[in-house]
Amino acid sequence: MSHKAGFVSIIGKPNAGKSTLMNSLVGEKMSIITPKAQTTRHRIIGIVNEENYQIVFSDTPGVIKPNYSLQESMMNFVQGSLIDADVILFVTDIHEKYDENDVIEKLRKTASPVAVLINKIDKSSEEEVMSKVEFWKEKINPDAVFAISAKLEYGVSGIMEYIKEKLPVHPPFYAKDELTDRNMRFFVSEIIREKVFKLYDKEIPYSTEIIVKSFKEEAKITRIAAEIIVERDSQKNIIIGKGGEMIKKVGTYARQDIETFIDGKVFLELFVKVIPDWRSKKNYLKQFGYDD
Ligand code: GDP
Ligand code: K
Ligand code: MG
Repeated sequence: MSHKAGFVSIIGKPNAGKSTLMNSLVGEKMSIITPKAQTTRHRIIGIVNEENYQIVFSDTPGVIKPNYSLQESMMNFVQGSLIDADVILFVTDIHEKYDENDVIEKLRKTASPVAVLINKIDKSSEEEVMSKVEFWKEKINPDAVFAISAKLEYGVSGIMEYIKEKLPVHPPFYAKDELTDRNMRFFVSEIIREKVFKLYDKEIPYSTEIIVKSFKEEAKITRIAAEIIVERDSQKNIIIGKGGEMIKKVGTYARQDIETFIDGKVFLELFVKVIPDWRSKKNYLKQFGYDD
């Protein structure tokens, strides 16, 4: 039997549920999920391997109008993922406001099949679902429309069937035992970043970057040291909290998740470092991996 393989891009507005969907399609927690917009900064791939097919999913940052360099770089990931996709999954929250943007325009014109996934239908009526299906058919004339709940995994297997049908016949692009192109350090930094997003408010999460400085696997324990980068001294104080209480929480929650992820004991050390305005400086963005 012939082997199928291809690339599937998951795109949509912030908080539409892209990362939740990606994780349920891939069946692993690859992409961090939080209620805050712009949690996902990089393009993250997750690979599903079966005997006769390989699906390479990429989760992308939400579509926004860039107003600082980091956001500009995030949008380049989105554009890139539209170009090389065999299938595009456009995720939309059933209750989100519609606005015309470049991505909608590209979805109309692209040669790749586009499936509109109307998400979060667990929070809406049947009439709403029906009218949104019609709305999206009219707006972008997609190849298919699905009404789903990524969180409850409702409708997800139907999407898998659809993708398998659309995949071109092709040998695998990655080794068949690979799950992602990201290394352990990347997942560790993402887990720490997820805790920062959950524990702090306002601009703090958006001003933060995590750098894993060392990752040493010993016989009985993995020793990890990471830096939390912020833009100002005042933010450093907030990250640390009174008597170090807040950063201790970040460390404890992150360590627990990392232990589950790597299935072993972890010693995690966190440091806070101020790099003024790192988000607007090209050299730091490059160093932090936002240049591809
Ligand atoms: P992304 O920004 O598009 O990647 O969205 P996330 O996957 O991070 O999800 C944003 C928020 O929406 C999180 O709080 C999710 O738990 C929530 N969410 C995602 N899918 C669903 C769904 O099907 N139903 C409901 N009620 N909430 C969802
Ligand atoms: K989010
Ligand atoms: Mg996301």
